[in-house]
Amino acid sequence: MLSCKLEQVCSLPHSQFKTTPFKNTPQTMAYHCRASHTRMLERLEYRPTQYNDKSGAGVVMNFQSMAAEFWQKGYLCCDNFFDDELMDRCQKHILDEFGDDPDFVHNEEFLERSNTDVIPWFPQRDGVDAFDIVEQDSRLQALTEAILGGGWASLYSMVMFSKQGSKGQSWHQDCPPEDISRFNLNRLVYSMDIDASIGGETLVVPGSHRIGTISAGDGDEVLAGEIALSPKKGTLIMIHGHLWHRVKPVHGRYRASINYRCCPANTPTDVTDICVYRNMRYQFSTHSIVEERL
Ligand SMILES: O=C(O)CCC(=O)C(=O)O
Ligand SMILES: [Fe+2]
Repeated sequence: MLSCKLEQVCSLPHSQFKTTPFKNTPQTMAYHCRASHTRMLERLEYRPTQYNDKSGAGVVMNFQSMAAEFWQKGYLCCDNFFDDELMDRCQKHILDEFGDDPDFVHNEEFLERSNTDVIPWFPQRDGVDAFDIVEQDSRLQALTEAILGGGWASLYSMVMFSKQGSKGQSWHQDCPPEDISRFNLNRLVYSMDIDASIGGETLVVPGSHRIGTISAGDGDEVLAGEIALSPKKGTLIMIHGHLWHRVKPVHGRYRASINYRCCPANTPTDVTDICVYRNMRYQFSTHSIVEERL
């Protein structure tokens, strides 16, 4: 009898499984748990990929164990994933785009209620190809596939820029967690170092992608189990859309991250239309609060 490979990381019952050959890659099989919690890919044969980090030391990436770590914690942090030269190009484009004093594009009610002090830019819509190169990285694709299984789809790439004094982002879930099979995956790429000296660290509550809706309360409260991630230039962070996460206030001149959002097969493209905050649910397409939580 088959057993769920995810038993240690999935809190849901796992009594029925089906195995299906994974499209286009006959060596792999996808295991689906009854609750289709994860659509996880268990690679029966996987090939480690060798790449050089900044120090020149070879680092072997085991996509299978990275995916398992992701599913256990709801996030994954990989330093030195992208090289400095590419990151410097991206950073230059970002600074050229935003200059020193960019304007906010969100409406005022959203800014006030969500405490989301970031300015988005969609570089691929402007044809800036440095940002395509990151997305087309074969290792990033293989890791994404190990996490989401076949048929996953890119949503869009978005640069998020915060200037000095920004409050960062309140605790949130990128999409409603009620349907556990319906979620986005954030693939965040950092083209600059982010640490306590400039602020803007990314806070996460490990494992919270399996808990459900974030509790109601203050957007910047200290939550039990929270940890701070301090990505460096070239770091890749993957975040499950149901994970409780926030961004701390920015004291340095600016903070930027590049987000390549994607989702599993058969997920509606508007999966991130409603974001869950501790004080409300906000719908971006209608610019409206769809639920007050406080
Ligand atoms: O910029 C970050 O580190 C996190 C951004 C975030 O929460 C998001 O894009 O949904
Ligand atoms: Fe988020």
